[in-house]
Amino acid sequence: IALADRKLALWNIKIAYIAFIIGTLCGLLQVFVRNDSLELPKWLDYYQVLTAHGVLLALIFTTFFIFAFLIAGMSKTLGSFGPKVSRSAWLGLIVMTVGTVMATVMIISGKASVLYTFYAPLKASGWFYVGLALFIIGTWLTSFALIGHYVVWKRKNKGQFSPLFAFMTMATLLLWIIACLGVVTTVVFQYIPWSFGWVETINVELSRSLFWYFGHPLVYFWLLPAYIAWYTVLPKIVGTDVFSDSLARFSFILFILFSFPVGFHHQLTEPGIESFWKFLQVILTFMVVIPTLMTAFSMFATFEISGRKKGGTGLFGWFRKLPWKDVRFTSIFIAMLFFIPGGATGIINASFQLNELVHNTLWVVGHFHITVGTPVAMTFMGVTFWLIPYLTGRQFPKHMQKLAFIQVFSWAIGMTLMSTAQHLLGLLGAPRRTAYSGYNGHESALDWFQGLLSNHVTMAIGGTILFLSAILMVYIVANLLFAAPKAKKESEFVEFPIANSDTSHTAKYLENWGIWVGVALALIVLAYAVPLNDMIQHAPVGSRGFITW
Ligand code: HAS
Repeated sequence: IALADRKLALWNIKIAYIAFIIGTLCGLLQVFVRNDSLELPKWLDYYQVLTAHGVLLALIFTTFFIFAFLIAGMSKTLGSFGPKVSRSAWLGLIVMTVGTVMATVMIISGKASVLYTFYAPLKASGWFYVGLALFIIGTWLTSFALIGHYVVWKRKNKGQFSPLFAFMTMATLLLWIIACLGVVTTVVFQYIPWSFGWVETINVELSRSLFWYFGHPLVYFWLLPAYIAWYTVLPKIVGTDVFSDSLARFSFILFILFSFPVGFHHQLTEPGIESFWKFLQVILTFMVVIPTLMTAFSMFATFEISGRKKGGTGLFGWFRKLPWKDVRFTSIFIAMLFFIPGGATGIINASFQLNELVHNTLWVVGHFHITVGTPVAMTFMGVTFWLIPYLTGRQFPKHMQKLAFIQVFSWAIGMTLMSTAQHLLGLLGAPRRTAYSGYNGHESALDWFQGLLSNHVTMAIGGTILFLSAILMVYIVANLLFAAPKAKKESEFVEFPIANSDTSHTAKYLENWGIWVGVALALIVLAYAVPLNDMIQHAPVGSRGFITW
């Protein structure tokens, strides 16, 4: 791809990994505070560290990395960016960075300890919300740049299907833009006026509902780029084609339809929403599981076809033929394995009754560490190993590949220990988001969490291994960015692996965005119009909120 596009993607990756290392350090501090072996200095509050951890990893690392990957892939599959697209994407990067710096400064100065979910009644400095608003404007600039690039390609290639990577990028960006409407509405019309003191109170339930209208599709905004790698990159690495082009496209469309009308499954314990609407959204949540099951089916099929092509026989002979020594494959395969318990715990969370047991406990923290923290993060790591050398024109040296294996396995071990402990502690009643371990009349929670895996110490050991793995990851990233030898011979260049996808049986309507966005909007209106209207009509007096500094 063109040098200018490479630079753009590389800058996104660099910022992503700066956020990654600071964010993981904050995670390390937290597990030690929770196991009572670390007391933070007076100027550093537990919630400050927790907010930095969540914002930097879940919002900043993911978004910058996603854009790096999408920018590189769109340039690779549709051709180099024109000047307009390039300008808008650079501007997007700058505005996102300014927003990130503003929000981070507010968090570090202790004026925004409102956690990464930042909803009312917790109140941050108005500048934190301005930073967030800028961040989102930046993402829109980059998104519209990429959508523009797609539209130009479609005009030049009338009647043709866009390459699968570009199609999936469009679906991801549409999902992001529609999701942001909720958070932009609440930040601009509720949080900013309230936090700057222009209005005295805020309608808490409305603000939380608008947040979660955004908050759930947000998790699919993290997941879909990982799926792009699973569908388009992985088949090439294992030496075969995309299993089914139409299945792949259809699964992304289902995400556009069902990612939005489900936000209430985060608010099942909240008053102010009638049970009927909660129940409806629970049902729709089970619909959004379907495209993931389709993805799992498609991945198994891809692996089996590839293994059999390489001579694997019998029921499972193909399994041994998979390229286990290729870290680009192994990292993503382990990522997928984690999504089996990750998805199962998601289904438990979404079940109306079971949610009563797990809501607001450490269980939920366990759940998101084996969804965004492993399937998504480890897929991004697997992509990093080839994307950076591809963009820099450097090699991926053998000794770095060995280190990458150590990094991948240590991440998996650390996450297994930490998240298992989190799930079990949660079931035993350990609350999430607490600066202290004493709870329910007990001096210290450590008194009653004595099991080997239901222990804050296990969680801390897992967290420590994860931090060491994160340092190793950043070392590999720095090496691939600045130190690895430049590729000179053909065989030394690292490729951007993209598999063939046969569109001969793909239905044309799958690429008719008008239909799908229309159906998605109809579902949103169905699930949200009445309950949001109720919240506005029957708004309580409103909360003045809790200032967090
Ligand atoms: Fe979730 C809370 C429900 C998926 C992230 N979730 C969260 C939070 C985050 C998060 C960050 O209904 C916390 C928010 C906060 O701070 O309060 N989640 C679900 C459901 C799914 C789900 C139903 N979540 C995700 C993904 C995330 C993510 C993906 C990040 C990327 N989640 C909830 C609910 C809550 C929640 C409630 C609120 C809880 C509360 O009370 O607060 C589904 O999308 C899951 C579907 C997935 C599957 C798994 C299928 C298996 C696959 C394996 C493929 C493997 C292969 C290889 C092919 C059904 C795909 C295998 C090879 C072999 C050899 C075996």
